[in-house]
Amino acid sequence: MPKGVLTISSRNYSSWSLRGWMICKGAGIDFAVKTLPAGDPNARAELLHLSPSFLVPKLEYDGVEVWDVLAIAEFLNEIKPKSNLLPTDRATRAHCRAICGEMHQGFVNLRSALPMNIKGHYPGFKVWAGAQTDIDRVLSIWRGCLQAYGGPFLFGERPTIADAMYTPVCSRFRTYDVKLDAPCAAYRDKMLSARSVQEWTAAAMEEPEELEELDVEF
Ligand SMILES: N[C@@H](CCC(=O)N[C@@H](CS)C(=O)NCC(=O)O)C(=O)O
Repeated sequence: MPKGVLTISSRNYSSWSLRGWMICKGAGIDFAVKTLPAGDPNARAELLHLSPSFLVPKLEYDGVEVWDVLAIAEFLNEIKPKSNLLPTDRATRAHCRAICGEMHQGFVNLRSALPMNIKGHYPGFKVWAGAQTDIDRVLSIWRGCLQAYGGPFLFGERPTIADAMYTPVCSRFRTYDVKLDAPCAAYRDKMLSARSVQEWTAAAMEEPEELEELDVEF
C-alpha cells in the first residue's frame, strides 16, 4: 500500500491539483491519488471532511496531513531534501520561494481570464489588458530565471517546485494560443513534455465530462 495519498479534483481544470501532483512526483514519494468528482455536492462534503481548507490538493503521508501547495512542497522538501524541490544555494532558494509566492498569491487576472483547461484550444483568443500585464510579468520571471540559471528549467538543470508552480501557466498558454518568444516557448514545451505532465494530460483527456460551469478559475 502506498505511503501517501494525494487528494485532487479534476485533472482538466484543477491547476492546484496539477501543482501538488508534480511536487509529489518531483519528491519521488510513493503515493496514490484520490480523485474527487468536480462539482459533486457529496464530493464537496467529503472534501470538507478531508481538508480543513475545503480545497485540494491535500496530501496524507506517513500519518501527516498537509494541504496548500506551498505547505506540501515545504513538507516534502523536509523529508526528501535531496530531491531538489528547492535549490541548494541559499540565494537561489530565496529567489525560487519568491517566484513561487508570486504565483501562489497573484496573477488573479491571468487565472480568471485564462482558466486551466487542458482539453480546450482557442486559437486567436483575445487577451484583455489586465491579463496581459500578468502574462508579461510571468514571461519576465521566466526570462530572468532562464538567463540567470541557464535553463532548461527555471533554476537550472533540475526541476524545482517553481516549475510545478508555473506548469499550469504553460498549459494555459497552449490552450489560449498565447504567443511567446523562443526561450519562453522552449520552456513551455519542455514542461508540457515532461513525463509527469504527459501522464497527467493523458488522464485529463480521459475525463468524461466537459463542465461548462468549470470554465472559470478553479
Ligand atoms: N492556495 C491553494 C489553492 C487551492 C485551490 O484553490 N484549490 C481549488 C481547486 S484548483 C479547490 O479546491 N477548490 C474547491 C472547490 O472548488 O470545491 C493551494 O495552494 O493549494
